[in-house]
Amino acid sequence: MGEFDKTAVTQTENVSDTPRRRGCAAHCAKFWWAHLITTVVLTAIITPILLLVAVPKIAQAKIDDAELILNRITVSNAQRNTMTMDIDSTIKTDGSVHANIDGFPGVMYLEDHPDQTPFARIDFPPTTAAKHQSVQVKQLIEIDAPALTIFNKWLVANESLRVTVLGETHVKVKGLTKSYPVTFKKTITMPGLDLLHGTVVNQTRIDTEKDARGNNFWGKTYIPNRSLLSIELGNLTYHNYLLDDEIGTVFIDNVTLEPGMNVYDMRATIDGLANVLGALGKKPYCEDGILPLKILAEDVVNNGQALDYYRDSLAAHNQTIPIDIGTPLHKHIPTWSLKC
Ligand SMILES: *[C@@H]1O[C@H](CO)[C@@H](O)[C@H](O)[C@H]1NC(C)=O
Ligand SMILES: *[C@@H]1O[C@H](CO)[C@@H](O)[C@H](O)[C@H]1NC(C)=O
Ligand SMILES: *[C@@H]1O[C@H](CO)[C@@H](O)[C@H](O)[C@H]1NC(C)=O
Ligand SMILES: *[C@@H]1O[C@H](CO)[C@@H](O)[C@H](O)[C@H]1NC(C)=O
Ligand SMILES: *[C@@H]1O[C@H](CO)[C@@H](O)[C@H](O)[C@H]1NC(C)=O
Ligand SMILES: CC(=O)N[C@H]1CO[C@H](CO)[C@@H](O)[C@@H]1O
Repeated sequence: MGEFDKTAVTQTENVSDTPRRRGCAAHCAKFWWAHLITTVVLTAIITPILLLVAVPKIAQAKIDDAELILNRITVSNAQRNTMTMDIDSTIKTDGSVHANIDGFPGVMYLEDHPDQTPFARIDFPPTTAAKHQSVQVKQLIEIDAPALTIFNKWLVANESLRVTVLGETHVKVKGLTKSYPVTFKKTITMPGLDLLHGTVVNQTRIDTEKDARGNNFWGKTYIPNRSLLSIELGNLTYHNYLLDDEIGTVFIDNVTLEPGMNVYDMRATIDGLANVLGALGKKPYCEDGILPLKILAEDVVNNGQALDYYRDSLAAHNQTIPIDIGTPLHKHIPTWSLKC
């Protein structure tokens, strides 16, 4: 009884399973071709979806995760309509995907300007997705003067500015035959010139007689460049103001602003010597002989061409430079000295 019961119980326990397994075996054996077709069809559908959706998504994600670092931008040979732009950059990725990225035409624009009009169009070279990749671009670019002027104004005035590089390209992942379209879009925060804060003029010399070029004031100017740009400006001419009165013109020749401290000879034609002497007789200037001279760009000329896109950006703000005038004046006219 006991044994019989055990078998019965076992059989009962298996009741729910056995017929289904048997049924499947029968069904699968009978309809194996249907399952094969389903599998093949699913694979045929899923694989392209994987390649069409997943791979481009991964490729785009990898492009989005990559970091673009601008090491240096050198602008030279500036003409009215063209300039040479030399970009030294690094692209950093995690190096996990082996892929080739096609070269592409890209634009650069100010991220925070409402228009976002490109100020430069650059052909970026083909790259790989290697971990550390140096990307050098040197090319002659056509100038869009209004957009370049706005960029220059921001570059001159702002402590920092955000520049976006945007382009459409293709990525070919190693092992796959097809290339996939991706968008290359990177926004970089770069230091601006911050109104050339910290410019110093010293080693000054004054003459009451003008020389052959009409100059009667000379000095050395130290111009800090906080940005990553090296810009060939050319010959600079500035209006020179003392306490709201225009007193003369300042000239600085052959200027190329490099990152770091820039030292140039400067010369000036001061017509308002009476204003200078007058100010030096008043407090607080009579105490140390230092006058707050203001300059505002009048012209930027490079190899005979007036470059208004530089002039306008340097003419957007006055720059005040405290200059010791008392010392060189006393040197030139020993009978004159500071008196309060
Ligand atoms: C940069 O400077 C420009 C012009 O001086 C100003 O209008 C703009 O708001 C500044 N932008 C930023 C992001 O500082
Ligand atoms: C002139 O100013 C620069 C910048 O501040 C400084 O490095 C240099 O020593 C000064 N020269 C003289 C003679 O004072
Ligand atoms: C620069 O300063 C002069 C003299 O104070 C003034 O007349 C002129 O309007 C100022 N220019 C700008 C752009 O601020
Ligand atoms: C500027 O460059 C020209 C041409 O190369 C040269 O003749 C001139 O002496 C330079 N001026 C200064 C101040 O360096
Ligand atoms: C600046 O002016 C000097 C003399 O006028 C000239 O020899 C020189 O070529 C000019 N420099 C540039 C960069 O145009
Ligand atoms: C990138 C670079 O060299 N920046 C320099 C610009 O000029 C200032 C002032 O001389 C330096 O402090 C920065 O290091």
